[in-house]
Amino acid sequence: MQVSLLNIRKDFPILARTVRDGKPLVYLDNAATTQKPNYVVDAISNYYKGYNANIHRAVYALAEEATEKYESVRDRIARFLNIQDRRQVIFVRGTTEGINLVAYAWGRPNIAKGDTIVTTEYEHHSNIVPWQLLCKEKGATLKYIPIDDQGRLILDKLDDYIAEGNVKMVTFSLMSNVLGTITDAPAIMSKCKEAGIHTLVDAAQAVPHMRVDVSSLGCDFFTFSGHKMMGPTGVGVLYASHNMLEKMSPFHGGGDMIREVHKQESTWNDLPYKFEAGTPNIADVIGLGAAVDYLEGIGMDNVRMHEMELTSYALNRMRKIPGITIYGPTDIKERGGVISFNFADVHPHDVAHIMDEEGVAIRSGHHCAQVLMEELDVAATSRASFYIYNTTDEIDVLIDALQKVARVFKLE
Ligand code: 7TS
Repeated sequence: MQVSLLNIRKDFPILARTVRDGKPLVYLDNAATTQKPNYVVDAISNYYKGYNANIHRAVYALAEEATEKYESVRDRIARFLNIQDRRQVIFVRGTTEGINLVAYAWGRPNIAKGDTIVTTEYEHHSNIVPWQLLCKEKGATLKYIPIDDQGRLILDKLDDYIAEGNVKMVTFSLMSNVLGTITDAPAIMSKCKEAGIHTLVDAAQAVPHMRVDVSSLGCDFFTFSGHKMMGPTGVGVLYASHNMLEKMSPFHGGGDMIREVHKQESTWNDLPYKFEAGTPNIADVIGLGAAVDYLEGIGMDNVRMHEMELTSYALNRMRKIPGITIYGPTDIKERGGVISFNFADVHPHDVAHIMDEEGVAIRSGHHCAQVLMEELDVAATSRASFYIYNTTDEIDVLIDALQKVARVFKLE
């Protein structure tokens, strides 16, 4: 399919609605979740209306059709991300489940007392807490790659951790959901490869916004969520290298993941089914496949270019607003379409309320990144985050609303 950027907003009926006494909605909370085009919503409803059946189990026509559609999404994801083998694509509920699966099924047998796991100071809680649980259970240590004053990782510290020894896993987000920083993944990967350390990439904020090539990244694990890339909630993907998948025990036990079950023993199904226990989220996997088609119809380089333009435009205008502090890298090439900011002494929730009065939906709070908030020495930030359907006109509405904040709180 070919998607025209000129008409793209027509594909998202929600973008035409108004809020708060007739204000046009300006949706700038895309890092939390994105809106869904008709194409995705229709794919989900067509499944329920036209060929709803459980998959992998029955021989009748509907079941065959549903299975074929579900499995074709695995192929499309593999092609989209340059994954060599469709069996390496495992459907999960989202990034959070992907990371928990690894911390459990790989972590429990492979991490021991005295081992170290390295993460970063700008991780989402979902890439911290599962590792804390694992480290507590095993007597291992969790260390953090720190950030510099522009919110970029200080990778020399990773060298120090590696030199200290016993690092078994390095896990990092490809793009920070708060600072927008794009991680220098090749640099981390080459350090880890050289030292024989396993790697997990949290790509929740990357896959929706830029071209990603999993094969050339060369990581052991890679995970992302459907709902941040115009797909439905409740579905995501975990990629794992063959080496890892063969060695890992199952995460959940139940139907579909077994080959044979006896009173005391069971054997496991082939990959990827060994990690997909129970009836999966069939409708939403099909919806995710439609989201991939839609994004490919736009072209990931076009998505990235559009967001860079919007972000530069927004940053240039925001920097002129009195009393504002903007976080993250100053170089546009080092950041994605996420801008976190604070006004001196004004609580981010008050900022978000004033935005909301103008129809502008932004997020305020700790963004599930309290470790980062501690490093920035703030309790919370406000955050605007963009996607392919946002426009410079909408950024102008955001700027007007931010100027209103400066006026209301007398920051001029
Ligand atoms: N990792 C990153 C980098 C994220 O931004 C998020 C969600 C997750 C993991 C978890 O994804 P989930 O789909 O499993 O929940 N980030 C956000 C956010 O920034 N605001 O709301 C959710």
